[in-house]
Amino acid sequence: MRKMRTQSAPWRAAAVLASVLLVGGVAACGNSDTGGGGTKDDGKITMGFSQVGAESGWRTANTISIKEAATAAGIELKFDDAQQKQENQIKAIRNYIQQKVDVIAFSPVVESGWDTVLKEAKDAKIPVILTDRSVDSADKTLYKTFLGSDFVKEGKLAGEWLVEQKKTASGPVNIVELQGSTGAAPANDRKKGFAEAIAANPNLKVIASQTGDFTRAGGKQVMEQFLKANPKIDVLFAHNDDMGLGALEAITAAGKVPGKDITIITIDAVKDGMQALADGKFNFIAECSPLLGPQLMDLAKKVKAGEEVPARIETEETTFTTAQAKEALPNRKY
Ligand code: GYE
Repeated sequence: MRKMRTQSAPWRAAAVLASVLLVGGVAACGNSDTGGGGTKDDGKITMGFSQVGAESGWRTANTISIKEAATAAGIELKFDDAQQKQENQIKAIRNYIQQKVDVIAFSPVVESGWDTVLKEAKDAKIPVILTDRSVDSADKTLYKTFLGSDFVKEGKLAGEWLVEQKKTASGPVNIVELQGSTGAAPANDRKKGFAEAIAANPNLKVIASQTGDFTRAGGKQVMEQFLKANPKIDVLFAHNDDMGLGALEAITAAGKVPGKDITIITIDAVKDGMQALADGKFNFIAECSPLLGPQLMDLAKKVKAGEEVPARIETEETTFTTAQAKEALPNRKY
């Protein structure tokens, strides 16, 4: 289930203005551009998609969702895996501009540094849809919409659960944090939301926080360092399941029992994470849905047709305890 947020007044005004200009342009010059600004007019939509990489179970599920949805919608998909590098994404976007695709969609690996290439797409009249992660560009006309989760909220939900669990703690509760990729929106925002929530109890302290790059290997390696440097770790907050899963190995190797000696909270709720939660190795997961494909294809059709779309479309999500994971697991698709 998704919820739509209505767009802000300035955006609506800009969209109306843009369509007026577009219609005017077509009438005046006999230009054959379609409403979405695409440069071909063969009725078929071509989407250029730049994916972050293949760093996690979430990402794999997201890629499958996008590919399947494109096929189902009859959209021709050009797909590029940027291997977690911004320079590769910029290169892919420039290629898509050159190939005159109808729509460009991408999940920006980091938040900053997109203005130049987004401006190039805008100048080429190719609409851009941000999916999963957003950018920090001040100029909101550089993209049509952003479809994805509220990462601050996910961090908050994780922190609020911990505050409730530890409300009777009389002494310090030592937390270590495995951050997502440096500079990525979900890493910045989940950290922020979690910190805001745990501020409610001064006993809750993040004693170490480092990036594990959203991967299992990263989670394992950084958790090993955390365990070596800190004799008393009560809680692990990992920005995704994969880092939490990697950390399990480090915790077990250190002779501790995950889920008991160390409370583990993660984000995503992919199958392996949900299994760890059902087994009592994780204690709580805030969900982040990767199944963005169908909505993305709908949006592509709308922007290509020159229809107005909301500036922000937020994914609706839930949270899971061990009991809830046991119940949900048999029907979990990813
Ligand atoms: O949580 C993580 C992935 O951007 C929401 O990226 C996504 C995050 C997801 O690598 O597992």
